[in-house]
Amino acid sequence: MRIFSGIQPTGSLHIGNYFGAIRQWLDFQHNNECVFCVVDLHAITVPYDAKNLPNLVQEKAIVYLAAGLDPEKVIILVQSSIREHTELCWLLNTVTPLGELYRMTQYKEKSTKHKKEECAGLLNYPILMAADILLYDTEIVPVGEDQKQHVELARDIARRFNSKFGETFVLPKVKLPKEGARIMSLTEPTKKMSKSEADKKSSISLFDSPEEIRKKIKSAVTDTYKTIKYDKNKRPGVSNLLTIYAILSDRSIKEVEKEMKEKSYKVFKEELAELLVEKLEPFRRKREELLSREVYVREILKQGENRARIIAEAKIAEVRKKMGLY
Ligand code: AQP
Repeated sequence: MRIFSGIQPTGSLHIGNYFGAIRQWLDFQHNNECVFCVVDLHAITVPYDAKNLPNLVQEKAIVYLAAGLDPEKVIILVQSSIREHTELCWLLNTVTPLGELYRMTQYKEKSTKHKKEECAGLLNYPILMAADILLYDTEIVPVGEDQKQHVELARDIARRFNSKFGETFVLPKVKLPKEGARIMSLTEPTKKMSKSEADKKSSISLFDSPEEIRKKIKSAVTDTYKTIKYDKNKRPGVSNLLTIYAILSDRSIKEVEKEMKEKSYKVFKEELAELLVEKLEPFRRKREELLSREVYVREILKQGENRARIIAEAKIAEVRKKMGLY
């Protein structure tokens, strides 16, 4: 199957991005044709630092490799290096109803957050995402829960295009992980963990030091109950921590809940922090190693670009023809 997914170079990747997206990618890479993208064109739809963007892009590629993606098996590329993404985005603009864009949850949240600087690109973001997916005849899109709505829109756009211009696009399906599709903020557990959140205590970055991890988990918001129990609605903070613990220890939430039942919050948090320190250690190590291999990382991105271009050029030629472009 053809698999496509991407991450924006907007900040430091956190465990939510890892559990929601990257962990799924690792499973898919063995028996499928995978395209994993650093989606820089999406990152420029909100205020950003142009000088630092290349560094953030390079850093995301390093995370992909540090997490275990094998560049021999998968295509790793930077979105803006393939112009067909933007061309297809424009073409799909013409078959996307405006009303669909206004009802997207992420648009509503981000346009409120960036009210003063809101640009048309923020509204059109899901069309670019549809272009990313449809350009590669993607069948499966492994993402976290927040992106489900966008993948469903991409499917609708493909369906609409096919019925108007003839069978052209594969209809993509969303794939969410069983656990960890929505990891919550440590400081406001009713909100999702987000890499552009100003309060750094709200998330655990994949490259946080052991000290940072311990401090953040210690200050994570829980509740005033005496026992540790999973209840997503009434007790979002502790439920989030139990979810993180369960994923990292490869056990069910029920099992972890049972084990922690008699323990205090203090002890539970200490054990969780140590588990995070242990499990994230390979990321830190691999990252250090890759930071000194800039040329190697660049080569991988170039290689990915060359492989992706073959697919993208053929697809865009087909789309142009179907749409009657001269
Ligand atoms: N909290 C989360 N839990 C599970 N999965 C998550 N993802 C994001 N946050 C969580 C998944 O990570 C992938 C990459 O996300 P993105 O870069 O496209 O941006 P996003 O979805 O908007 O994520 P962030 O971290 O909140 O970034 P900013 O702050 O820049 O907007 C996606 O598969 C996403 O579902």
